Amino acid sequence: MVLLKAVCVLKGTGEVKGTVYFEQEGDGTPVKLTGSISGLEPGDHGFHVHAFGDNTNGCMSAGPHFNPRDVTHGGPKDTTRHVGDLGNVTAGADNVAKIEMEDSVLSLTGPDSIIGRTMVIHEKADDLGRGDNDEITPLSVSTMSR
Ligand SMILES: *[C@@H]1O[C@H](CO)[C@@H](O)[C@H](O)[C@H]1NC(C)=O
Ligand SMILES: [Cu+2]
Ligand SMILES: [Zn+2]
Repeated sequence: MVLLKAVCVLKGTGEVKGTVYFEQEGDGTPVKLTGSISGLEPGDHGFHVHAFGDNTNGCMSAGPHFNPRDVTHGGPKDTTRHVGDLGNVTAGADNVAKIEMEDSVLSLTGPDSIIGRTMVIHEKADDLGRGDNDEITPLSVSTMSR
C-alpha cells in the first residue's frame, strides 16, 4: 500500500501562518493531520476544507464547506457532517495551535478527496451553526497540494 501524502501551507492575514500535513494509508482508512499554525488569537478557531481551490477572494471564491454528500453542517465527530467539517483548532497563550488529529471522513483519494481544495482557518470558533458565525472572516485560506 502506497502512503498518500498532502500538505497545506497556510499564509493568512497578518501574522497567521502554518503548515498542515496529511497522511493516509489508502482509500477508506483514516487521515492523520499534523502540523501547527501560529499567529492566532488564543482560543478556538473554525477549521474547514472548503469546496474549491480558488483562494483569490477568501470564502467567496473558495465556496462553502466541501460537502459532496449534500448533508448538513456538523462537528468532526458527528455522524452527519460535511466532509470538510474539522471543527476547531485551539491556539494557546503562545498564539500557536498544534494540530494532531485523525479523521475518518475526509480522504486524499476518491470522491471525498480534499486535494486541490481550500483549507480555511476562521477568526471565530465553529459554533456548529447555532450562531451566526459559520462563514465569518477567514484568517487564512490556502490550497491543498500533494
Ligand atoms: C468550537 O469551539 C466552540 C467554542 O469553544 C464550541 O462551542 C464549539 O462546540 C466547537 N465546535 C466544534 C465543532 O467542536
Ligand atoms: Cu470554513
Ligand atoms: Zn460545514
